[in-house]
Amino acid sequence: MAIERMISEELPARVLVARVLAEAGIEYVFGISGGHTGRIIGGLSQYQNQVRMVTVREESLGSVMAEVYGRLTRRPGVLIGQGPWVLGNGLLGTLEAHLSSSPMILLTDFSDAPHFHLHAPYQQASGDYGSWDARRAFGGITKQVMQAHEPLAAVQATQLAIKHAMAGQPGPVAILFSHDALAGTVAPEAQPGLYPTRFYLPPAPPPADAGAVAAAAERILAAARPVVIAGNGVRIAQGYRGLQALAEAAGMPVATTAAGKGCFAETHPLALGVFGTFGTAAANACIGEADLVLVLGSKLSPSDTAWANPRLLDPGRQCFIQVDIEPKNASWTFPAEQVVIGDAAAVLDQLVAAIGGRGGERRRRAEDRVAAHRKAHGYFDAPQYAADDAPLLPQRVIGELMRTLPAEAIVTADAGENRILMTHYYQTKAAGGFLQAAGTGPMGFGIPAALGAKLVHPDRPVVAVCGDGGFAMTMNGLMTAIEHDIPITVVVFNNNALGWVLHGSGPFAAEFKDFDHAGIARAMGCRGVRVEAPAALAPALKEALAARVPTVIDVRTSLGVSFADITSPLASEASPRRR
Ligand SMILES: Cc1ncc(C[n+]2csc(CCOP(=O)(O)OP(=O)(O)O)c2C)c(N)n1
Ligand SMILES: [Mg+2]
Repeated sequence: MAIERMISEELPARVLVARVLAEAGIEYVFGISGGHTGRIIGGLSQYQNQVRMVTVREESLGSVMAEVYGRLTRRPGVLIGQGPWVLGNGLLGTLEAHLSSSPMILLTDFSDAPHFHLHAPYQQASGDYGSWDARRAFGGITKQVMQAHEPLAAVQATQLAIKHAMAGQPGPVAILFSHDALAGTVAPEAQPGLYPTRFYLPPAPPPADAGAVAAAAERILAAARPVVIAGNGVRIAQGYRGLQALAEAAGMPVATTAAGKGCFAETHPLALGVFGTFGTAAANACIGEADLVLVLGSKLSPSDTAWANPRLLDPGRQCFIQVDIEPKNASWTFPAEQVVIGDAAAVLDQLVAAIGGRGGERRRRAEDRVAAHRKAHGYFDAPQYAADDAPLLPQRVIGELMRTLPAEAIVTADAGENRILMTHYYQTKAAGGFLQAAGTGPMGFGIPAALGAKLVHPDRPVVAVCGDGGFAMTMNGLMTAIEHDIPITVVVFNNNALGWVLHGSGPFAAEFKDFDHAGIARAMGCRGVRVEAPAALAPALKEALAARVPTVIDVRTSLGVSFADITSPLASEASPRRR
């Protein structure tokens, strides 16, 4: 059948770029108008029923919202803005997308002055004499940089950028538009032709090689103590259901990486929580004694592997099977005896089919193993969850979150000690319940991540947890929450310090004054509550969940617990800093 052309009348490129986004099913564009990109935003005004422009107060927040939208939907999150500010301010979410494989596109510009390229530059990023070079700058932090210098290329580059952001291992793709690319029109008979965007959207991922899957299934069934390590790739592939089905069918305990936390309910009888440097002792013990390790969608960072401590993971005594969409990632940190290249969700379904009903008693035995490790090492049962100290111990705050939030809640984490403590102590009750940066650990992630997650899941409570440092970096996100009616809850671990820095290298240059974050929030039109007594937290959380207004709960927390207290001895003994 013949493929029709995209347009039947002459149209401005700026409108066609907006139309491409709508045709790709992209529902949001995040950012701030600037330079030539204002023209695209003008084009978007014609597609408001399909694509919502979310103007943020700083590009960094737009970049994280876009990254999270991409990570949760598998459709590219879009950041729009002027070249220099998308590069500088928008780096946070872009880098995260680059390192943790979220589909994302950057609609940005050369900020070029037509006819005056070779005069003294004002912001100009063309790479010409005396200007800065956007192609090189974005080249180091994206999967691909596209450039469009004339109208037809503006449209085609947007289609190809969407395609490339989603293809294989997803990632961010930048499009640099010149003035001329967005100022002109495209005629229907233009050569080369433009075609509908649906032809540029990648098809569903193909199944993995059947032989490799069958071999992996046999190895799993032959193992006495197999375990699963699930990473962020399971989330990107939306493989939650398949992960649970495989764990149950094959009888495999499931640990996640820190990045993969939230891919498997930590209340499931096969769950071990997060493993590695800041993981649970139960997870590390169970993995350490495993004879087979199935790694799903994880690159296995040194923090995951406790600095490659062989008492945790060791290819000399454990059989590794690694599933990844990107060949570069498999057999990387450790050699894998069986590599399966494919989308994690597709491979999980294939593995479940290959194992069929052959699991027999394995599930019960695996649950017994997990139960024994939980009994021996403890599992989300710290007595400090009920501590009455004031200022509050972070564990008490986490305990209240666990007791109060419903299973379908989504918690996003920022950076710092609060994130490490959340990773270790917060127990997720359902898959999809936790989200943190996976490839980077930036302060200023939690609040925009919550905004992005709430737009994707408006029917679920979304709670950002951050420190007082991270809150100050991104508190303008609450203005966006008000302006765009995104009712998130923010819980601030207010310890008057860069806690992570203070506990790592002392108080010098790490202490803050005590600000009234709740008052700041109220001044923006949010609800704001200061919590100083432990008993006041649960009611504050319940009211926040019931409110239809963004709420900040500013909790005075103590510095009485340090990341060092929950660092696995496996990491301490193997850390290069000790050598
Ligand atoms: C944008 C950014 N700047 C600096 C850092 C380095 N860093 C990591 S944690 C941290 C302290 C965070 O303090 P706060 O947000 O108050 O959280 P706390 O550690 O006190 O829980 C710093 C400075 C970072 N990860 N990201
Ligand atoms: Mg702090």
